[in-house]
Amino acid sequence: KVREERAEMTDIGAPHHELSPAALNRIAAQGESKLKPDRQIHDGQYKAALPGKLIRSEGDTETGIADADTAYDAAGQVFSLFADEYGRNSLDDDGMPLVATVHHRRNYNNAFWDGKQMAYGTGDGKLFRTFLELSVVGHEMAHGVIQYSGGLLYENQSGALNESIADVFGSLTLQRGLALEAHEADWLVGRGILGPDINGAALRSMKAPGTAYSDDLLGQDPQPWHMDHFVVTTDDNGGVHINSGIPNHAFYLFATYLGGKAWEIPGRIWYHALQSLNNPMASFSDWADQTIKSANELTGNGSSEAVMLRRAWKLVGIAI
Ligand code: ASN
Ligand code: ZN
Repeated sequence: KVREERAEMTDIGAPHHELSPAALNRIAAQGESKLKPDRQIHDGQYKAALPGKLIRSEGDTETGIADADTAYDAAGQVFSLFADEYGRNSLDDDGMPLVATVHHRRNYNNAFWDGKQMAYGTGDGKLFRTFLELSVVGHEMAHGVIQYSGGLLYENQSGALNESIADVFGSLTLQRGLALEAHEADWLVGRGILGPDINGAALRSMKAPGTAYSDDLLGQDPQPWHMDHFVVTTDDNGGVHINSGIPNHAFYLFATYLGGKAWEIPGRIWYHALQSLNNPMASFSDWADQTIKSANELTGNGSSEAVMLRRAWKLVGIAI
């Protein structure tokens, strides 16, 4: 039954939702913002020390170092998503510099936000080819936004929400960069970053959690899309990169059903909910509740958006 409803909800042949003029007014974009990023890209020189050697500051021309120039451009796109769509001035909403380090350590198979800056390994060329992919950069920078928006404790459900919200804004950065409608997007996070030794398309799939890779070395993508398959574990801070599949899929269902550009209405609702949450220990249902409140606020009480969002949460097993 749930599978049928889910199939129906994601049927891209379903009529796309029309926004009322009042709803559009309420959530009208601020327009192109005057906000500008202050990017500071460093070369880690394959060592562990951060931030490393400053190689490109805001306004500088290209360095010719591919990873550094990609990190610069990608940080600009993430800044623009938050500034031009949601009116946010950098990660702290106070214009903080966007500090990033490329070539972090040697053969390092990860990227991260360390509480102050982004760092990107090059990958070992076997498991990972690169981490400089737009949805990954958006994911890491979103961790900064989340931190400065009251934070979400990085364990268990609140940690999985932290991970999911990072995936949402990572994917939205990519979709906006490519000007894709929700139904055209592949909803993959980290597409193409896996190395030749790994059988998989991406790190995670918001459209079909659990199917991003299936491999002898990495195993099967462990993400569930429904609460019935919530993974109770002490690994990975309580499965923060696993159970994030559930709220990820709720966002995917909501955005796909509404149609149009996912960074607009759905993104604004998620962003507004993050600003209003005020609960670092939030559970999935606390967050679902907050997103529905935000939908009611932004698109009107009892709006079809709010109704559809409640339905999306129900389809992943979270009844509000
Ligand atoms: N790339 C990972 C992430 O941003 C690093 C980590 O496990 N914290 O989630
Ligand atoms: Zn993360």
